[in-house]
Amino acid sequence: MPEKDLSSRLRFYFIVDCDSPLPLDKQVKAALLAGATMVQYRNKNFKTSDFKTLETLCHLCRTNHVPFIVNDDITLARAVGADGVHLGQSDETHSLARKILGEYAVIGASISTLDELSGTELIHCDYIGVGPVFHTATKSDANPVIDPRGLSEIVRMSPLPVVAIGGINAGNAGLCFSAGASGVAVISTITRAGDPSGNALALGAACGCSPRLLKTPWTDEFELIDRMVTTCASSAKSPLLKVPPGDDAALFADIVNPVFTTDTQREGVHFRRYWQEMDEIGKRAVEITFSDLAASYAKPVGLFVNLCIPAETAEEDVVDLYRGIDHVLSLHGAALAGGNLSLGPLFTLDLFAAGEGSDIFPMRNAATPGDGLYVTGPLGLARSGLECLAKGDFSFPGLVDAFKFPRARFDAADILCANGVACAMDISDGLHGDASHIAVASGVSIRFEPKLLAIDPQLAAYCAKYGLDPARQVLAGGDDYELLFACRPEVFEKLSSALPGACRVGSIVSKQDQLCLGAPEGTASYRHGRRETGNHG
Ligand code: TZP
Ligand code: MG
Repeated sequence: MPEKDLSSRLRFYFIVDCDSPLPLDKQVKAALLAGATMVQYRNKNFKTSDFKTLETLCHLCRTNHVPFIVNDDITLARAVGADGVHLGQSDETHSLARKILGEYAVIGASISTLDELSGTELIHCDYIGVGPVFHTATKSDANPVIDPRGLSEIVRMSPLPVVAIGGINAGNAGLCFSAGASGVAVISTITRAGDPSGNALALGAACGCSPRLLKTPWTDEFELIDRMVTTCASSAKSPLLKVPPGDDAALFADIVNPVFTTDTQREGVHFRRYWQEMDEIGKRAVEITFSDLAASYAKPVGLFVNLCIPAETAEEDVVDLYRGIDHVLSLHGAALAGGNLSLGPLFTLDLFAAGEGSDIFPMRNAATPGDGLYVTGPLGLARSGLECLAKGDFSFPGLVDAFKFPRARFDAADILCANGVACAMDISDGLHGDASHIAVASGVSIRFEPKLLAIDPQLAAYCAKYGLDPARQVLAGGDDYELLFACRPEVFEKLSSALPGACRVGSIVSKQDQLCLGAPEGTASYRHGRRETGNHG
Protein backbone atom coordinates (compact mmCIF):
# COMPACT_ATOMS: atom_id res chain seq x y z
CA MET A 1 0.00 0.00 0.00
CA PRO A 2 1.45 3.40 -0.92
CA GLU A 3 2.49 5.78 1.81
CA LYS A 4 -0.04 8.39 2.87
CA ASP A 5 1.81 11.57 3.62
CA LEU A 6 0.33 12.46 7.00
CA SER A 7 3.73 13.75 8.09
CA SER A 8 2.80 17.34 8.76
CA ARG A 9 -0.09 16.31 11.02
CA LEU A 10 1.97 13.76 12.97
CA ARG A 11 5.00 15.98 13.50
CA PHE A 12 4.30 16.99 17.12
CA TYR A 13 1.82 14.54 18.59
CA PHE A 14 0.85 15.30 22.17
CA ILE A 15 -0.83 12.69 24.39
CA VAL A 16 -2.63 13.81 27.57
CA ASP A 17 -1.59 12.42 30.94
CA CYS A 18 -4.43 11.67 33.38
CA ASP A 19 -1.90 10.80 36.12
CA SER A 20 -0.24 14.22 36.08
CA PRO A 21 -1.22 16.86 38.64
CA LEU A 22 -1.36 19.36 35.77
CA PRO A 23 -5.03 19.73 34.65
CA LEU A 24 -5.70 18.29 31.20
CA ASP A 25 -6.80 21.58 29.66
CA LYS A 26 -3.54 23.21 30.81
CA GLN A 27 -1.57 20.32 29.30
CA VAL A 28 -3.34 20.63 25.97
CA LYS A 29 -3.07 24.43 25.93
CA ALA A 30 0.70 24.22 26.58
CA ALA A 31 1.06 21.75 23.69
CA LEU A 32 -1.15 23.75 21.31
CA LEU A 33 0.65 27.02 22.12
CA ALA A 34 3.93 25.28 21.31
CA GLY A 35 2.60 24.21 17.90
CA ALA A 36 1.35 20.63 18.53
CA THR A 37 -0.08 19.15 15.33
CA MET A 38 -2.18 16.34 16.82
CA VAL A 39 -3.59 15.63 20.28
CA GLN A 40 -4.59 12.28 21.78
CA TYR A 41 -6.90 11.70 24.74
CA ARG A 42 -5.50 8.71 26.68
CA ASN A 43 -7.35 7.70 29.85
CA LYS A 44 -6.91 4.12 30.99
CA ASN A 45 -9.54 4.56 33.77
CA PHE A 46 -12.23 6.45 31.87
CA LYS A 47 -15.45 7.09 33.80
CA THR A 48 -18.60 8.68 32.43
CA SER A 49 -17.93 11.67 34.70
CA ASP A 50 -14.79 12.32 32.60
CA PHE A 51 -16.86 12.91 29.45
CA LYS A 52 -17.30 16.64 29.98
CA THR A 53 -13.51 17.15 30.18
CA LEU A 54 -13.01 14.98 27.13
CA GLU A 55 -15.54 17.10 25.24
CA THR A 56 -13.83 20.33 26.36
CA LEU A 57 -10.47 19.08 25.08
CA CYS A 58 -12.03 18.00 21.79
CA HIS A 59 -13.53 21.49 21.34
CA LEU A 60 -10.25 23.15 22.31
CA CYS A 61 -8.47 21.24 19.56
CA ARG A 62 -11.25 21.83 17.04
CA THR A 63 -11.26 25.57 17.79
CA ASN A 64 -7.56 25.56 17.00
CA HIS A 65 -7.93 23.31 13.93
CA VAL A 66 -5.85 20.45 15.38
CA PRO A 67 -7.03 16.85 14.91
CA PHE A 68 -8.15 15.16 18.13
CA ILE A 69 -7.69 11.40 18.57
CA VAL A 70 -9.08 9.12 21.30
CA ASN A 71 -6.97 6.23 22.57
CA ASP A 72 -8.32 2.66 22.90
CA ASP A 73 -12.05 3.29 22.67
CA ILE A 74 -13.84 3.50 19.31
CA THR A 75 -17.24 4.15 20.89
CA LEU A 76 -15.88 7.03 22.96
CA ALA A 77 -14.19 8.50 19.87
CA ARG A 78 -17.52 8.32 18.06
CA ALA A 79 -19.48 9.74 21.02
CA VAL A 80 -17.31 12.85 21.36
CA GLY A 81 -16.96 13.31 17.59
CA ALA A 82 -13.17 12.85 17.62
CA ASP A 83 -11.23 12.91 14.37
CA GLY A 84 -9.94 9.39 14.92
CA VAL A 85 -8.81 6.64 17.26
CA HIS A 86 -5.50 5.08 18.24
CA LEU A 87 -5.62 1.33 18.91
CA GLY A 88 -3.04 -0.93 20.54
CA GLN A 89 -2.41 -4.60 19.86
CA SER A 90 -4.99 -5.74 22.43
CA ASP A 91 -7.72 -3.26 21.48
CA GLU A 92 -10.60 -3.66 19.02
CA THR A 93 -9.70 -4.19 15.36
CA HIS A 94 -8.81 -1.39 13.00
CA SER A 95 -11.40 -2.60 10.51
CA LEU A 96 -14.11 -2.15 13.15
CA ALA A 97 -12.80 1.37 13.83
CA ARG A 98 -12.99 2.16 10.11
CA LYS A 99 -16.56 0.83 9.92
CA ILE A 100 -17.73 2.84 12.92
CA LEU A 101 -15.78 6.07 12.46
CA GLY A 102 -15.96 6.30 8.69
CA GLU A 103 -13.64 6.52 5.76
CA TYR A 104 -12.21 9.93 6.69
CA ALA A 105 -11.27 9.11 10.31
CA VAL A 106 -7.59 9.02 11.29
CA ILE A 107 -6.78 5.54 12.59
CA GLY A 108 -3.48 4.70 14.29
CA ALA A 109 -1.95 1.42 15.45
CA SER A 110 0.72 0.72 18.10
CA ILE A 111 3.64 -1.37 16.86
CA SER A 112 6.71 -2.48 18.83
CA THR A 113 8.23 -5.15 16.60
CA LEU A 114 8.50 -6.16 12.95
CA ASP A 115 6.27 -9.17 13.77
CA GLU A 116 3.56 -6.85 15.05
CA LEU A 117 3.97 -4.76 11.89
CA SER A 118 3.32 -7.76 9.64
CA GLY A 119 0.47 -8.99 11.89
CA THR A 120 -1.50 -5.71 11.84
CA GLU A 121 -4.30 -4.93 9.35
CA LEU A 122 -2.52 -1.84 8.02
CA ILE A 123 -5.03 -1.47 5.20
CA HIS A 124 -7.44 0.12 7.69
CA CYS A 125 -4.79 2.33 9.35
CA ASP A 126 -3.39 5.77 8.51
CA TYR A 127 -0.25 5.78 10.66
CA ILE A 128 1.61 3.62 13.16
CA GLY A 129 2.96 4.60 16.57
CA VAL A 130 6.29 2.84 17.16
CA GLY A 131 8.13 2.42 20.47
CA PRO A 132 9.17 2.70 23.14
CA VAL A 133 12.16 4.22 21.41
CA PHE A 134 13.77 5.28 24.73
CA HIS A 135 13.18 4.34 28.34
CA THR A 136 9.82 5.59 29.64
CA ALA A 137 8.32 5.61 33.12
CA THR A 138 4.94 6.74 31.80
CA LYS A 139 3.72 3.36 30.53
CA SER A 140 4.19 0.67 33.16
CA ASP A 141 3.58 -2.24 30.76
CA ALA A 142 5.69 -0.84 27.91
CA ASN A 143 7.52 -3.30 25.66
CA PRO A 144 11.35 -3.40 25.65
CA VAL A 145 13.10 -0.27 24.37
CA ILE A 146 13.79 -0.48 20.61
CA ASP A 147 16.19 2.51 20.40
CA PRO A 148 16.48 4.61 17.20
CA ARG A 149 17.99 1.65 15.31
CA GLY A 150 14.90 -0.51 15.94
CA LEU A 151 12.76 2.49 15.00
CA SER A 152 14.52 2.94 11.66
CA GLU A 153 14.09 -0.80 10.83
CA ILE A 154 10.33 -0.52 11.35
CA VAL A 155 10.19 2.80 9.43
CA ARG A 156 11.95 1.07 6.53
CA MET A 157 9.41 -1.76 6.45
CA SER A 158 6.32 0.35 7.14
CA PRO A 159 4.07 1.40 4.26
CA LEU A 160 2.54 4.00 6.58
CA PRO A 161 4.03 7.08 8.24
CA VAL A 162 5.51 6.42 11.64
CA VAL A 163 5.20 8.44 14.82
CA ALA A 164 7.89 7.56 17.36
CA ILE A 165 6.92 7.24 21.03
CA GLY A 166 8.50 6.56 24.42
CA GLY A 167 10.88 8.76 26.43
CA ILE A 168 11.07 11.44 23.73
CA ASN A 169 12.02 15.02 24.56
CA ALA A 170 13.50 18.07 22.84
CA GLY A 171 17.00 16.60 23.22
CA ASN A 172 16.41 13.27 21.49
CA ALA A 173 13.53 14.04 19.09
CA GLY A 174 16.07 14.72 16.32
CA LEU A 175 17.29 11.09 16.57
CA CYS A 176 13.74 9.91 15.83
CA PHE A 177 13.44 12.19 12.79
CA SER A 178 16.88 11.00 11.59
CA ALA A 179 15.61 7.42 11.92
CA GLY A 180 12.84 8.34 9.47
CA ALA A 181 9.93 9.02 11.81
CA SER A 182 7.35 11.50 10.50
CA GLY A 183 6.60 12.70 14.00
CA VAL A 184 7.14 12.21 17.72
CA ALA A 185 4.49 11.45 20.34
CA VAL A 186 5.18 12.69 23.84
CA ILE A 187 3.65 12.71 27.28
CA SER A 188 5.91 13.31 30.28
CA THR A 189 8.31 15.80 28.73
CA ILE A 190 5.34 18.18 28.92
CA THR A 191 3.04 16.79 31.60
CA ARG A 192 5.60 15.93 34.29
CA ALA A 193 8.05 18.76 33.69
CA GLY A 194 8.89 21.59 36.06
CA ASP A 195 8.25 23.96 33.16
CA PRO A 196 5.61 22.32 30.91
CA SER A 197 5.29 25.34 28.60
CA GLY A 198 9.06 25.74 28.23
CA ASN A 199 9.53 22.04 27.49
CA ALA A 200 6.64 22.09 25.03
CA LEU A 201 8.16 25.06 23.19
CA ALA A 202 11.57 23.36 23.09
CA LEU A 203 10.00 20.20 21.68
CA GLY A 204 8.01 22.24 19.15
CA ALA A 205 11.27 23.84 17.98
CA ALA A 206 12.92 20.39 17.71
CA CYS A 207 9.96 19.31 15.53
CA GLY A 208 10.19 22.41 13.35
CA CYS A 209 6.75 23.56 14.51
CA SER A 210 6.01 27.24 15.07
CA PRO A 211 4.27 28.34 18.26
CA ARG A 212 0.65 29.41 17.72
CA LEU A 213 -1.64 31.86 19.44
CA LEU A 214 -4.72 30.16 20.84
CA LYS A 215 -7.98 31.30 19.34
CA THR A 216 -10.48 32.81 21.73
CA PRO A 217 -14.13 31.76 21.72
CA TRP A 218 -16.81 34.31 20.86
CA THR A 219 -18.64 35.88 23.77
CA ASP A 220 -21.33 38.35 22.71
CA GLU A 221 -24.00 37.29 20.22
CA PHE A 222 -24.92 40.79 19.06
CA GLU A 223 -21.29 41.80 18.55
CA LEU A 224 -20.65 38.64 16.58
CA ILE A 225 -23.70 39.20 14.35
CA ASP A 226 -22.58 42.77 13.81
CA ARG A 227 -19.14 41.59 12.69
CA MET A 228 -20.71 38.99 10.38
CA VAL A 229 -22.90 41.59 8.71
CA THR A 230 -20.16 44.24 8.39
CA THR A 231 -17.83 41.60 6.89
CA CYS A 232 -20.43 41.19 4.15
CA ALA A 233 -20.94 44.94 3.70
CA SER A 234 -19.49 44.98 0.19
CA SER A 235 -21.94 42.40 -1.06
CA ALA A 236 -24.95 43.70 0.88
CA LYS A 237 -25.72 46.25 -1.82
CA SER A 238 -27.78 44.49 -4.46
CA PRO A 239 -30.27 46.61 -6.40
CA LEU A 240 -32.84 43.86 -5.91
CA LEU A 241 -32.48 43.88 -2.12
CA LYS A 242 -34.38 46.92 -0.88
CA VAL A 243 -33.81 46.31 2.83
CA PRO A 244 -30.48 44.70 3.73
CA PRO A 245 -29.82 42.61 6.87
CA GLY A 246 -30.62 44.34 10.11
CA ASP A 247 -34.43 44.27 10.11
CA ASP A 248 -36.71 41.35 10.86
CA ALA A 249 -36.85 40.24 7.26
CA ALA A 250 -35.41 41.16 3.89
CA LEU A 251 -37.45 43.17 1.40
CA PHE A 252 -36.73 42.36 -2.23
CA ALA A 253 -37.71 44.35 -5.30
CA ASP A 254 -39.76 42.37 -7.81
CA ILE A 255 -37.85 39.28 -8.88
CA VAL A 256 -38.75 37.89 -12.29
CA ASN A 257 -39.30 34.11 -12.22
CA PRO A 258 -38.17 33.78 -8.60
CA VAL A 259 -36.20 30.59 -7.90
CA PHE A 260 -35.28 29.40 -4.38
CA THR A 261 -32.94 26.70 -3.15
CA THR A 262 -31.27 25.52 0.04
CA ASP A 263 -28.21 23.52 1.11
CA THR A 264 -26.47 22.41 4.30
CA GLN A 265 -22.83 22.11 5.33
CA ARG A 266 -22.04 20.22 8.52
CA GLU A 267 -18.75 19.86 10.32
CA GLY A 268 -17.57 16.26 10.38
CA VAL A 269 -19.85 15.45 7.44
CA HIS A 270 -18.96 18.02 4.74
CA PHE A 271 -15.89 19.72 6.20
CA ARG A 272 -13.35 19.58 8.99
CA ARG A 273 -11.66 22.66 10.33
CA TYR A 274 -8.21 21.05 10.08
CA TRP A 275 -8.76 20.30 6.37
CA GLN A 276 -9.69 23.77 5.20
CA GLU A 277 -9.36 27.45 6.10
CA MET A 278 -12.57 29.05 7.33
CA ASP A 279 -12.87 31.40 4.34
CA GLU A 280 -12.55 28.34 2.06
CA ILE A 281 -15.43 26.66 3.93
CA GLY A 282 -17.52 29.81 3.40
CA LYS A 283 -16.66 30.09 -0.30
CA ARG A 284 -17.44 26.45 -0.96
CA ALA A 285 -20.76 26.57 0.93
CA VAL A 286 -22.02 29.52 -1.15
CA GLU A 287 -20.79 28.18 -4.50
CA ILE A 288 -22.51 24.83 -4.01
CA THR A 289 -25.73 26.48 -2.86
CA PHE A 290 -25.59 28.73 -5.93
CA SER A 291 -24.82 25.70 -8.10
CA ASP A 292 -28.50 24.70 -7.75
CA LEU A 293 -29.45 28.12 -9.12
CA ALA A 294 -27.00 27.74 -12.02
CA ALA A 295 -28.53 24.32 -12.73
CA SER A 296 -31.92 26.08 -12.88
CA TYR A 297 -30.63 28.82 -15.25
CA ALA A 298 -31.23 31.36 -12.48
CA LYS A 299 -28.97 34.20 -11.26
CA PRO A 300 -28.42 34.62 -7.53
CA VAL A 301 -29.97 37.64 -5.83
CA GLY A 302 -29.87 37.05 -2.08
CA LEU A 303 -28.45 34.57 0.39
CA PHE A 304 -29.65 33.72 3.92
CA VAL A 305 -27.24 31.91 6.22
CA ASN A 306 -28.48 30.09 9.29
CA LEU A 307 -25.35 29.44 11.32
CA CYS A 308 -25.09 27.05 14.25
CA ILE A 309 -21.80 27.13 16.16
CA PRO A 310 -20.37 25.47 19.25
CA ALA A 311 -19.80 27.86 22.18
CA GLU A 312 -16.04 27.38 21.83
CA THR A 313 -15.92 28.67 18.24
CA ALA A 314 -13.38 31.44 17.73
CA GLU A 315 -14.83 34.82 16.72
CA GLU A 316 -12.08 35.25 14.12
CA ASP A 317 -13.11 31.94 12.53
CA VAL A 318 -16.69 33.18 12.10
CA VAL A 319 -15.40 36.42 10.60
CA ASP A 320 -13.11 34.48 8.24
CA LEU A 321 -16.05 32.28 7.25
CA TYR A 322 -18.03 35.40 6.32
CA ARG A 323 -15.06 36.84 4.41
CA GLY A 324 -15.29 33.74 2.21
CA ILE A 325 -19.08 34.09 1.93
CA ASP A 326 -18.72 37.77 1.01
CA HIS A 327 -16.10 36.99 -1.64
CA VAL A 328 -18.44 34.65 -3.52
CA LEU A 329 -21.45 36.92 -3.10
CA SER A 330 -19.49 39.80 -4.65
CA LEU A 331 -18.22 37.56 -7.42
CA HIS A 332 -21.77 36.71 -8.47
CA GLY A 333 -23.38 40.08 -7.73
CA ALA A 334 -25.55 38.72 -4.94
CA ALA A 335 -26.22 40.07 -1.45
CA LEU A 336 -26.35 38.70 2.04
CA ALA A 337 -30.05 39.09 2.79
CA GLY A 338 -30.23 37.78 6.34
CA GLY A 339 -29.54 34.92 8.65
CA ASN A 340 -29.66 33.48 12.11
CA LEU A 341 -27.17 32.46 14.76
CA SER A 342 -27.60 29.73 17.34
CA LEU A 343 -25.52 27.56 19.63
CA GLY A 344 -25.18 23.87 18.94
CA PRO A 345 -22.83 20.93 19.32
CA LEU A 346 -21.61 21.05 15.71
CA PHE A 347 -20.59 23.82 13.36
CA THR A 348 -23.38 23.89 10.75
CA LEU A 349 -24.37 26.24 7.96
CA ASP A 350 -27.87 26.11 6.48
CA LEU A 351 -27.98 28.29 3.41
CA PHE A 352 -30.99 29.58 1.47
CA ALA A 353 -30.61 31.35 -1.84
CA ALA A 354 -33.07 33.41 -3.86
CA GLY A 355 -32.47 33.85 -7.55
CA GLU A 356 -33.99 35.28 -10.70
CA GLY A 357 -34.88 32.65 -13.27
CA SER A 358 -34.76 32.82 -17.04
CA ASP A 359 -37.33 31.81 -19.65
CA ILE A 360 -36.40 28.15 -19.37
CA PHE A 361 -36.55 26.24 -16.09
CA PRO A 362 -34.62 23.06 -16.96
CA MET A 363 -36.07 19.87 -15.53
CA ARG A 364 -34.90 16.32 -15.02
CA ASN A 365 -37.94 14.89 -16.81
CA ALA A 366 -37.05 16.39 -20.19
CA ALA A 367 -34.65 13.73 -21.56
CA THR A 368 -35.82 11.65 -24.52
CA PRO A 369 -34.32 8.55 -26.21
CA GLY A 370 -31.87 9.65 -28.89
CA ASP A 371 -30.50 12.49 -26.76
CA GLY A 372 -26.85 12.49 -25.82
CA LEU A 373 -25.86 12.90 -22.16
CA TYR A 374 -23.17 15.51 -21.57
CA VAL A 375 -21.20 17.17 -18.77
CA THR A 376 -19.72 20.66 -18.71
CA GLY A 377 -16.32 19.68 -17.28
CA PRO A 378 -14.10 16.99 -15.77
CA LEU A 379 -15.51 14.75 -13.03
CA GLY A 380 -14.08 12.69 -10.17
CA LEU A 381 -11.55 15.35 -9.19
CA ALA A 382 -13.34 16.82 -6.18
CA ARG A 383 -14.12 13.47 -4.60
CA SER A 384 -10.49 12.42 -5.02
CA GLY A 385 -9.37 15.76 -3.57
CA LEU A 386 -11.57 15.14 -0.53
CA GLU A 387 -9.90 11.75 -0.12
CA CYS A 388 -6.48 13.45 -0.35
CA LEU A 389 -7.45 15.91 2.40
CA ALA A 390 -8.60 13.06 4.63
CA LYS A 391 -5.40 11.11 3.98
CA GLY A 392 -3.19 14.16 4.47
CA ASP A 393 -1.76 13.54 1.01
CA PHE A 394 -0.77 16.91 -0.44
CA SER A 395 0.79 15.63 -3.66
CA PHE A 396 -2.29 16.28 -5.84
CA PRO A 397 -3.02 20.01 -5.38
CA GLY A 398 -5.26 20.14 -8.45
CA LEU A 399 -7.60 17.53 -6.94
CA VAL A 400 -7.64 19.22 -3.53
CA ASP A 401 -8.43 22.55 -5.18
CA ALA A 402 -11.28 20.94 -7.14
CA PHE A 403 -12.84 19.95 -3.81
CA LYS A 404 -12.09 23.21 -2.01
CA PHE A 405 -13.05 25.63 -4.77
CA PRO A 406 -16.04 24.38 -6.79
CA ARG A 407 -17.62 27.00 -9.08
CA ALA A 408 -21.34 27.34 -9.74
CA ARG A 409 -21.40 27.07 -13.56
CA PHE A 410 -23.45 30.19 -14.37
CA ASP A 411 -21.27 30.65 -17.49
CA ALA A 412 -22.22 27.20 -18.80
CA ALA A 413 -25.86 27.67 -17.77
CA ASP A 414 -26.08 30.80 -19.97
CA ILE A 415 -24.91 28.80 -23.00
CA LEU A 416 -27.23 25.85 -22.34
CA CYS A 417 -30.16 28.22 -21.83
CA ALA A 418 -29.38 30.19 -24.99
CA ASN A 419 -29.38 26.91 -26.93
CA GLY A 420 -32.72 25.80 -25.49
CA VAL A 421 -31.37 22.80 -23.52
CA ALA A 422 -34.37 21.77 -21.42
CA CYS A 423 -32.88 18.93 -19.34
CA ALA A 424 -30.08 19.88 -16.94
CA MET A 425 -28.97 19.44 -13.32
CA ASP A 426 -25.80 19.89 -11.32
CA ILE A 427 -23.66 16.94 -10.27
CA SER A 428 -23.39 16.93 -6.50
CA ASP A 429 -23.66 13.24 -5.62
CA GLY A 430 -21.81 11.72 -8.59
CA LEU A 431 -22.51 11.21 -12.28
CA HIS A 432 -24.01 7.73 -11.82
CA GLY A 433 -26.50 8.71 -9.13
CA ASP A 434 -27.39 12.07 -10.61
CA ALA A 435 -27.90 10.59 -14.08
CA SER A 436 -30.25 8.06 -12.45
CA HIS A 437 -32.42 10.98 -11.32
CA ILE A 438 -32.80 12.03 -14.96
CA ALA A 439 -33.56 8.43 -15.97
CA VAL A 440 -36.29 8.06 -13.32
CA ALA A 441 -37.87 11.47 -13.95
CA SER A 442 -37.81 11.07 -17.74
CA GLY A 443 -38.87 7.39 -17.77
CA VAL A 444 -35.77 6.37 -19.76
CA SER A 445 -32.48 4.50 -19.23
CA ILE A 446 -28.96 5.79 -19.60
CA ARG A 447 -26.12 4.05 -21.39
CA PHE A 448 -22.74 5.29 -20.14
CA GLU A 449 -19.88 5.20 -22.55
CA PRO A 450 -16.88 4.86 -20.21
CA LYS A 451 -14.43 5.22 -23.09
CA LEU A 452 -15.80 8.73 -23.57
CA LEU A 453 -15.03 9.74 -19.99
CA ALA A 454 -12.20 12.24 -20.02
CA ILE A 455 -9.75 11.36 -17.24
CA ASP A 456 -7.80 14.30 -15.83
CA PRO A 457 -4.03 13.50 -15.66
CA GLN A 458 -3.83 14.22 -11.89
CA LEU A 459 -6.85 11.98 -11.32
CA ALA A 460 -5.14 9.24 -13.34
CA ALA A 461 -1.95 9.62 -11.24
CA TYR A 462 -3.95 9.58 -7.99
CA CYS A 463 -5.82 6.43 -9.06
CA ALA A 464 -2.53 4.74 -10.05
CA LYS A 465 -1.04 5.57 -6.62
CA TYR A 466 -3.97 4.13 -4.67
CA GLY A 467 -4.97 1.30 -7.02
CA LEU A 468 -8.35 2.84 -7.90
CA ASP A 469 -10.36 2.59 -11.12
CA PRO A 470 -10.51 6.11 -12.66
CA ALA A 471 -13.83 5.35 -14.40
CA ARG A 472 -15.34 4.49 -11.05
CA GLN A 473 -14.03 7.74 -9.47
CA VAL A 474 -15.59 9.67 -12.36
CA LEU A 475 -18.95 7.87 -12.16
CA ALA A 476 -19.29 7.64 -8.38
CA GLY A 477 -17.37 10.68 -7.14
CA GLY A 478 -19.49 13.68 -6.24
CA ASP A 479 -18.87 17.32 -5.35
CA ASP A 480 -17.70 18.51 -8.79
CA TYR A 481 -20.76 20.71 -9.39
CA GLU A 482 -20.43 20.53 -13.15
CA LEU A 483 -23.73 20.56 -15.04
CA LEU A 484 -25.15 17.35 -16.49
CA PHE A 485 -27.46 17.83 -19.44
CA ALA A 486 -29.29 15.90 -22.15
CA CYS A 487 -30.00 17.22 -25.63
CA ARG A 488 -30.00 16.19 -29.28
CA PRO A 489 -26.44 15.61 -30.59
CA GLU A 490 -26.90 18.37 -33.18
CA VAL A 491 -27.67 20.87 -30.39
CA PHE A 492 -24.49 19.82 -28.59
CA GLU A 493 -22.57 20.19 -31.84
CA LYS A 494 -23.79 23.78 -32.03
CA LEU A 495 -22.95 24.78 -28.46
CA SER A 496 -19.76 22.76 -27.90
CA SER A 497 -17.38 25.41 -29.26
CA ALA A 498 -18.66 27.82 -26.58
CA LEU A 499 -18.19 25.15 -23.90
CA PRO A 500 -14.70 23.74 -24.54
CA GLY A 501 -14.61 21.57 -21.38
CA ALA A 502 -17.89 19.83 -22.17
CA CYS A 503 -17.97 16.21 -23.32
CA ARG A 504 -20.36 13.39 -23.98
CA VAL A 505 -20.65 10.74 -21.27
CA GLY A 506 -23.50 8.59 -22.57
CA SER A 507 -26.81 8.32 -24.35
CA ILE A 508 -30.45 8.41 -23.40
CA VAL A 509 -32.12 5.13 -24.47
CA SER A 510 -35.64 3.80 -24.04
CA LYS A 511 -36.42 2.36 -20.62
CA GLN A 512 -34.73 -0.99 -19.86
CA ASP A 513 -34.61 -3.26 -16.79
CA GLN A 514 -31.68 -1.23 -15.47
CA LEU A 515 -31.69 2.55 -15.08
CA CYS A 516 -27.99 2.84 -15.97
CA LEU A 517 -26.07 0.61 -18.34
CA GLY A 518 -22.36 0.44 -19.04
CA ALA A 519 -21.04 1.44 -15.58
CA PRO A 520 -18.43 -0.79 -13.92
CA GLU A 521 -19.95 -3.43 -11.63
CA GLY A 522 -20.89 -2.05 -8.19
CA THR A 523 -20.60 1.65 -9.10
CA ALA A 524 -22.82 3.74 -6.85
CA SER A 525 -22.85 7.42 -6.08
CA TYR A 526 -22.90 8.75 -2.57
CA ARG A 527 -26.25 8.47 -0.79
CA HIS A 528 -26.69 9.85 2.71
CA GLY A 529 -27.41 7.07 5.17
CA ARG A 530 -26.79 4.30 2.67
CA ARG A 531 -23.16 3.60 3.54
CA GLU A 532 -21.87 1.97 6.66
CA THR A 533 -19.53 4.94 6.92
CA GLY A 534 -21.85 7.87 6.31
CA ASN A 535 -19.41 10.72 6.60
CA HIS A 536 -19.75 12.93 3.61
CA GLY A 537 -22.31 14.87 1.64
N1 TZP B 1 3.28 3.84 24.34
C1 TZP B 1 4.55 3.46 24.20
S1 TZP B 1 5.58 4.34 25.18
C2 TZP B 1 4.32 5.28 25.77
C3 TZP B 1 3.14 4.86 25.21
C4 TZP B 1 1.79 5.40 25.49
C5 TZP B 1 4.50 6.33 26.79
C6 TZP B 1 5.11 7.56 26.21
O1 TZP B 1 5.20 8.54 27.20
P1 TZP B 1 6.50 9.41 27.44
O2 TZP B 1 6.25 10.08 28.77
O3 TZP B 1 6.55 10.43 26.34
O4 TZP B 1 7.66 8.48 27.50
MG1 MG C 1 -4.69 0.81 23.72
